[in-house]
Amino acid sequence: MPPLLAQAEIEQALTHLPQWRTAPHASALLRDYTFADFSQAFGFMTQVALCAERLNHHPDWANVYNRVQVRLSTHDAGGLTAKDVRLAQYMEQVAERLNA
Ligand code: H2B
Repeated sequence: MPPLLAQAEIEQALTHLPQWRTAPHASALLRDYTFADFSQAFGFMTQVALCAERLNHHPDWANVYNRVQVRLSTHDAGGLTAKDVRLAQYMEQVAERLNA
């Protein structure tokens, strides 16, 4: 299991993820995505799900029509690790392709 990130490492990661924020006590990375419609939102989730399986690292998320609320943390470590940053970066790439 990767180590928990230090506060300075979290802040550094967020400089490359400007649309993300941290939950209280930096326990998770949060972002809400809005897509054009349900198909786009579900397509995003499908692409991310395949990556999550490859990484064996899975998002906590919720979908309502065209919106996807994401919460990333490493459950086994009890906080944020490099795995969460990696998955957030991947989500940004997918969302950018979908113009979210
Ligand atoms: N996803 C996330 N977000 N955090 C974890 O700690 C985690 C996971 N652990 N996916 C994995 C699966 C673990 O439960 C399995 C047994 O490897």
